[in-house]
Amino acid sequence: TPEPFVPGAYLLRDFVGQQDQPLLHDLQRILAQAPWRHMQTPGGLTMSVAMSNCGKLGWVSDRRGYRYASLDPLSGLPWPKMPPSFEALAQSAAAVAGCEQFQPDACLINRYESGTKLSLHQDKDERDFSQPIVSVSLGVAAIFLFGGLKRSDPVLRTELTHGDVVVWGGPSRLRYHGIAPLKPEEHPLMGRVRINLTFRAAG
Ligand code: MD3
Ligand code: FE
Repeated sequence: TPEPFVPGAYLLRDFVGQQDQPLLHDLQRILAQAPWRHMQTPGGLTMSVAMSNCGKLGWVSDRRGYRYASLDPLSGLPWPKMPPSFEALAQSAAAVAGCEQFQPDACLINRYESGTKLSLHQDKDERDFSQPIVSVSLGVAAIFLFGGLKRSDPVLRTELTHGDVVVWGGPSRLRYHGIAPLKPEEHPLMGRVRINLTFRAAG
């Protein structure tokens, strides 16, 4: 097991390796069934991050709040199945971080374009915070912001680049985190976008 970069969080640089193209191929099939959409916040604002989901559960936000739902509100159909390539990547990363039993039932897919940001927040909509979250970064590099357990705690910055995987468990699971506005850069495989997959045991 590598050293955590903050307690409970393991940054696996380029853990995706040569799996990036097969992953993106499976992602295209998901997006054909459950296309990108900009969800509404409970306060009525439109999120600048475009989102989709795969797996038994998908994270949704609307005027009624944040929650996990088994149906895509756009189509009324179940979310696309989680591809075996996605599940295997998430489970092997979790195992490296010492979580051998990780069984994700939700994968939230986020798309950032130049200027898109994600404000500091905690992930608290899952049932069991003892389960880690595994995140996979693809495309344009982003500045990841991570704070502490209180919004007012100091915020550290690190860059997440194409292929990086982070396992967030233990005391890091409830840290505040976010993404600084994406720089207008080009990635050879992905163009001017960043895509992030977060695997969760939500239900
Ligand atoms: C630390 N996504 O989907 S990934 C999110 O890059 C989210 O799209 C960001 O925050 C993104 O909720 C950050 C890294 C990440 C994901 C989940 C975490 C860090 C986390 C949950 C707890 C602590
Ligand atoms: Fe988050």
